[in-house]
Amino acid sequence: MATSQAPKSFRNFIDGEWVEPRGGQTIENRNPANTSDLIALFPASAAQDVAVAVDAAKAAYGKWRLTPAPRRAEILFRAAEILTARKEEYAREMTREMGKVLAETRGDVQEAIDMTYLMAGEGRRQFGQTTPSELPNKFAMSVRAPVGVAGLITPWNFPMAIPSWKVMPALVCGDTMVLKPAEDTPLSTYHLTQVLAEAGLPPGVLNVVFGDGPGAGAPILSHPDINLVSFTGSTEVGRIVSQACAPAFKKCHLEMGGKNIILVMDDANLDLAVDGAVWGGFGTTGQRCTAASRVAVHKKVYREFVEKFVARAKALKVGDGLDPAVQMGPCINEQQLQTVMRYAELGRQEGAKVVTGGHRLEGGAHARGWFHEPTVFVDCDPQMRVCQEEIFGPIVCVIPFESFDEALAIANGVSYGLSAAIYTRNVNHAFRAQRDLETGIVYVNAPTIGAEVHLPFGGTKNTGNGHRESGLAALEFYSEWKTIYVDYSDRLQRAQIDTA
Ligand code: UN1
Repeated sequence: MATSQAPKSFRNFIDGEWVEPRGGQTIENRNPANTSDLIALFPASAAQDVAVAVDAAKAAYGKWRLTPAPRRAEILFRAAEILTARKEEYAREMTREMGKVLAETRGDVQEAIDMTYLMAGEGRRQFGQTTPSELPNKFAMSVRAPVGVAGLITPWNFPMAIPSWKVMPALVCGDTMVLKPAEDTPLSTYHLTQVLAEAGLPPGVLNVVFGDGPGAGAPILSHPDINLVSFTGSTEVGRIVSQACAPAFKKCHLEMGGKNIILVMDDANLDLAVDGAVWGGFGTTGQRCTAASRVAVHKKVYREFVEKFVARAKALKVGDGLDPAVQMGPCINEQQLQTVMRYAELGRQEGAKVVTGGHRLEGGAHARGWFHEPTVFVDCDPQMRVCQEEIFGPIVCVIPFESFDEALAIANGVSYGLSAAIYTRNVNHAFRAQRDLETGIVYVNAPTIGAEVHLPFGGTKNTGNGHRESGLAALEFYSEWKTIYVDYSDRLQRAQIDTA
């Protein structure tokens, strides 16, 4: 795509129209693999833009709430069809704005397609309960009801998948919404919005305000007409979101950091474990909340594993994700690269051994992007900060262990609880691991990444606040239970009292 012409300028989507932000401020969307490639300008929205968007969502709610769920779902079905047709185009544009390799951005769009079809199906499956009443001539049931206006704040690492995790269940449940995508990857949200509009979504049901957290995110959290908030991002910001939601008791879903681990037992298929560790650690440049940033390996196979793993990490080709030979893209922006560089330095100071990587990549094909070498620290102590804190970059810490119990203690000895994996052929270890790993997601003989949309996604401890998204679990967040009793006895019957 040409880069020298005047940049395209995008607008917010409010009440079915593309509108300029009131303040006229913009944020640049640049290619992290080549920062001279200015993709477009997006609005830097502020409280006044959010207010108009919330008003539109509130006004649309009355009608959307009463639109039968199967009808709502048909719009989703059409959207999934359009997304499928445009998968390749959207994947390419996503690689350009986000940096991850094309195979992965195809996967990201596919995940949005999968979620959209899944929720399209849920339009006819919003099952409640019917149950006998404890009293005669009385009927009892529960139904799902929408919650109201949702505020959705999404990250840059899954620019279309994660917005779809929030938007699609909210839509099928009958909520209306204001979505604020990450300022680094607005184009993919623009595409998703465009698709939903083309599929026939009524004006005001989905409103999109582009901008950064303080400018456009914070006003969503504090707006009195926002009833529920779903946020994916760092634990640090999640705490702010949680506190902002608390005074008005907004329903609040938080999906935050991770410090995920792969355990490699001495009976593991070692080549498979190496494949998993490379994909789990360096896929998406380590920029997944599910990234395997720790690998703990049994001492009996430690040397062999490290040798194979390091050779693979060293051989990874880093560059522009649109180049088919490239296996790992850049960090999303300068700040993220700086964070990775700081942790690379910190690990050295803490006494972890760098066996490959450790530096920013500069010059040649890397001159204009935010590239960092795939980096492996070995012989790590699980208490080191590099083994405890989320890095969100291409750094993997390898930790030796001597027993299964020690491995479990290392796995659980962090403040996060998103995803964990074990490579073993021992069925007892596999089952004990699934029971005792304190994470929301456990993999056996597969890496820590790769969740599928029809199952719950989320974590424990500082990763989440008890909710799950994705799968049918998402319906729990985007709807509320309403319990209905119908007494057709024609007399007063008192529950718990008129029992005779
Ligand atoms: C994330 O890790 O930030 O499970 C989301 C996966 C993807 C989604 C990951 N389906 O790896």
